[in-house]
Amino acid sequence: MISKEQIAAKYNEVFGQDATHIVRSPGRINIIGEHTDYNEGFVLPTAIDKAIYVAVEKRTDDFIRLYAEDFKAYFEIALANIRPVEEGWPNYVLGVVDQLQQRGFSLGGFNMYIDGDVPLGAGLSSSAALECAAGYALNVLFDLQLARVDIAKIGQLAEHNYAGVKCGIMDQFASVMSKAGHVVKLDCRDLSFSYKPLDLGDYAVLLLNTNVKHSLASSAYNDRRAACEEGVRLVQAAYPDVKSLRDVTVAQLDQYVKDVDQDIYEKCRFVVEENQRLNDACIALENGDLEELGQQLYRAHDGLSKEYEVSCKELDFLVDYVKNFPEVLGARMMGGGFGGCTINLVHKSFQDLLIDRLAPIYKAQFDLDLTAIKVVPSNGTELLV
Ligand code: GAF
Repeated sequence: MISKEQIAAKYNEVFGQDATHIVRSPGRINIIGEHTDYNEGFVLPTAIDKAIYVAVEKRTDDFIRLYAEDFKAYFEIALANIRPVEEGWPNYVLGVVDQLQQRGFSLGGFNMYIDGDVPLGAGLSSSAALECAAGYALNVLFDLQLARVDIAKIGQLAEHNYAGVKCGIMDQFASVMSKAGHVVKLDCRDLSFSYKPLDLGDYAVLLLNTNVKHSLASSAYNDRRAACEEGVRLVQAAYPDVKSLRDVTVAQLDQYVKDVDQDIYEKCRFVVEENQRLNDACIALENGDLEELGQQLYRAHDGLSKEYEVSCKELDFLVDYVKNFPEVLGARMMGGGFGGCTINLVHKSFQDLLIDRLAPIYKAQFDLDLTAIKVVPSNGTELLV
């Protein structure tokens, strides 16, 4: 964890004076319910104890000046000239500024220092965390009176328009709305939600980072979304009231999609079944049936890998390997896919042993380092100063 004192000192070093506000916005995990959010289904995420931190201060001119600690890079742009830029990382802030401007807020210039301990490209939503940190900080700095959920929606649209990923709302919602010790069961249709205690007894959530990020991930993500929308269109021909895959049954897919396009059929069936798995997993969690919860994770991975085709050989290897150990209740790839982390439910006494055994085998197999990340369900975005 990075302290607010460290962030304040860094801001001063970079900008030569003190920040007026410091905001922390966390990355997230998701227990189950993958690729369901943009299909108006359910998700079960929570924020983690790794976050993006931004420190801000108003300027007297109409410029935005950013500094990203990870890249040791500055970026400057006039407020009148906000647009997506080639540098990449500033887009997550500029996309938020653009959304605020589109909503009629007139912002003044500001400095922003950005740092964090969410591993980048690990599928832990560092980008959503940055969008939400920026949105929250600007909300406070310019007294915009935005609700938390608006900050999440603004972050999602920033991702669509400035990063080109047509993501759902899960990551931003989890970053802004989470509660320590709980997961959020979120209905992505109307954004109603409830907190559920993540009571894992002798077990803990352990993330295993493949340290792989495949370059086609964004376009493949958008392709999956398009396949789901096409499946909905096919069903709508017979059932005009259907609005999204949330409303569709496997029987309808069998009848109206299967013979038209096998690939779209499999993608849609995965989503319909994943929603069901999430509901079953919630019941298991409520009943304290951790073995059943773990089995749902393994089933989800199977679907993500074989039907939805968003896994990769490194993720499949890690999930297959942990199946050898009774101390691991379940595992699956997490997030958009094509790299990043697996989420594992592991007996607390076995975590370090598992990492010690697996890391050299993974290295020998893929010539990549395996990074293990122990995470704790944490509070959403907060103002530190
Ligand atoms: C990414 C997206 F940003 C989320 O909206 C979600 O669709 C997830 O992939 C898959 O469940 O993290």
